[in-house]
Amino acid sequence: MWGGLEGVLRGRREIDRKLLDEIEALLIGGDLGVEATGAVIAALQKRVAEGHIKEPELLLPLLKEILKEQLSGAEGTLALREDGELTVFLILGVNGSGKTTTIAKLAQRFKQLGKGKIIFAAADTFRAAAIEQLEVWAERVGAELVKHRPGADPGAVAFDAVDHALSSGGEVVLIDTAGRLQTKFNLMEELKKIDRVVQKRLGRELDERLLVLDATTGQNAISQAKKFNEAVPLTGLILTKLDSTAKGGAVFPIFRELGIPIKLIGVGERAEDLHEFDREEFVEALF
Ligand SMILES: Nc1nc2c(ncn2[C@@H]2O[C@H](COP(=O)(O)OP(=O)(O)OP(=O)(O)O)[C@@H](O)[C@H]2O)c(=O)[nH]1
Ligand SMILES: [Mg+2]
Repeated sequence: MWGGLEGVLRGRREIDRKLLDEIEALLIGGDLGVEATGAVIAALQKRVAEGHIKEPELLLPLLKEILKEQLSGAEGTLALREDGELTVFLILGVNGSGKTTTIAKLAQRFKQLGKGKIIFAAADTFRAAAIEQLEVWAERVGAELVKHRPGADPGAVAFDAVDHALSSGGEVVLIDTAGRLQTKFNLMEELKKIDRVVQKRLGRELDERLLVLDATTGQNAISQAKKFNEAVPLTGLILTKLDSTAKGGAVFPIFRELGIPIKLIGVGERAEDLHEFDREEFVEALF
């Protein structure tokens, strides 16, 4: 989709309405949605007019520049507390978006930063084998696991994990949650409950509520971000599977509408495959 732009520009003699329409169609196809696309095209037209630009091939660098500007402020860093203090992260998302893998990646990163005890809360008590999956990761990256039986109350698991961390000098708690569709009312209510219960034990807000978005999802990611953000105010996004797709255009409308920063990106299945989000690199990679 994004790579198609060069093809659209090749062999063109002038910048006319037809060419702009084709670029517009490409951006919409690239998951920018109508509004963000409109803003980008308007900015492009303005710059073409102001700069008296005539050559179509100059549109590509201009477009990249505008897209990078659209993500100005979208780069975020994780709210990690001082060493010796407890940081608590709640990890959310639809089924299969990469939540559990991302928890392992985060733990790996925190270990490298010199964090002490890291605790995983196996609050996905719903999907068969979810607890075992997290257990395998915990062993691999050197984290402790707090778990209950399958089917147990996820809020109780999260509570116990935070309780354990507070009483044993844990420095990071990562709460894994079951995948859920953003349209399922009861499941979204359950998230609110987990969040409330943890806050109660902690005596304050959680440090991060991170939504894990599969970059290959496209436009649906916008609805996911909105609905999850309504249930528990999100502090950041993690965009996964960017290794397997040139998609990810949905971050433009998401950031435009919700202003939620993108804290990290996932680029593979291994614990090391987590990177900072860099808007310049991201836009370059889209093309
Ligand atoms: N290529 C690639 N695969 C990923 C990435 N992140 C996760 N995966 C894969 O996506 C699949 C689902 O990952 P999980 O971490 O189990 O996802 P989840 O959100 O916990 O899934 P549920 O708990 O079932 O909702 C696994 O096969 C992961 O290896 C990534 O950044 N790149
Ligand atoms: Mg999972």
